[in-house]
Amino acid sequence: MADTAAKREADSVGGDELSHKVKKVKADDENGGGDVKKESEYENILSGFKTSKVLSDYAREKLMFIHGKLADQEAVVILEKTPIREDTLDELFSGSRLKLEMRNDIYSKYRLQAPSHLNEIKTTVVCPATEKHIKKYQSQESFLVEETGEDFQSITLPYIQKQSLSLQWVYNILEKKAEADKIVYEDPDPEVGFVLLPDLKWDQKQVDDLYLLAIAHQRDIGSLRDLTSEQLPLLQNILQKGKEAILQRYNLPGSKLRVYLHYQPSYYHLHVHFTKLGYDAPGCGVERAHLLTDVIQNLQSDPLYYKTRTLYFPLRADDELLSKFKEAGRL
Ligand code: M7G
Repeated sequence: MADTAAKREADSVGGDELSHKVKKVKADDENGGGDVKKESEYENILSGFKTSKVLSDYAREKLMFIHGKLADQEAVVILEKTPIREDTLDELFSGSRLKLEMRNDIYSKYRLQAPSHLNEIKTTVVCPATEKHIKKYQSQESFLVEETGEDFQSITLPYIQKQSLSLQWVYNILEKKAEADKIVYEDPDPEVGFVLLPDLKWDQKQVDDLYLLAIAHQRDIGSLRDLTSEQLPLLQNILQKGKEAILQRYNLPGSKLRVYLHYQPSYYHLHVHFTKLGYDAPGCGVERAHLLTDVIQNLQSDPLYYKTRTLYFPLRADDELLSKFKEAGRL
């Protein structure tokens, strides 16, 4: 479905881990950008949200990306209805209001009005949102780009050095200034260590859509292109200890996990995605996801594999990097 493809391209922040409350985690620029403010759990910071535009709307996924203003700041709000959980069925059937819409022979249709706590919308707020965030969530046609090692040096690298999204949220996690209570596992070693925690997209209500992120402590690895055989101990450590931690915490073996890196990522600090096999996570398609096991093997057989290989990835029509490839006659 074109819609679904567009959704993958728009990629996604899916939602935060709170479902019966809206919570915003915001870097405080005035305090050096590192500190994080939290408002009280039930405060409705969205009551004054003014919608400017629906950026994308995926009716089937019950997911909408909205651009607007929050207290005079640009903001993106992502609303996603949460899946029906098996463990809530008894309460859903016994505690809801049921309104008959039609009956015909053996068929009948109702509107079920569930108790409010079983009828939640996962809500993610990006505020202040940059122009880049707004573009990221706008549904767009995309194009597959072919990037040689030289293209990376001459086109992509100069672009990402001045254009990429802020990594403040990553540093907040590594420095325990945000989401410290969510950490599932940490190896504190500065060379091979990492923090494993739930991705923003996962509400942690069910393992069916498990999504965790392993963020390396090393700060000088931007993407797949920076990896050489030197980073093999780090990558092997993330793979092995990440899988062990997920088995221990969620009782999910490695054979049930899809462990991969994105190229291009949105955030140029080495991180690895751990999602449940069978869950169609945004960005897990072959044009963007590189299995960590393949990455390890490729570096074992050629230490400079990712410096020299041509890599393919999709770019959205309005992505400036796409214009750079066009200007260089590479598309
Ligand atoms: P990516 O491959 O750089 O790009 O992945 P993508 O966002 O286009 O997939 C970054 C991952 O970090 C995504 O899966 C995001 O959902 C996740 N993420 C982004 N932010 C801003 C946060 C955050 O503040 N906390 C957590 N836990 N995850 C985040």
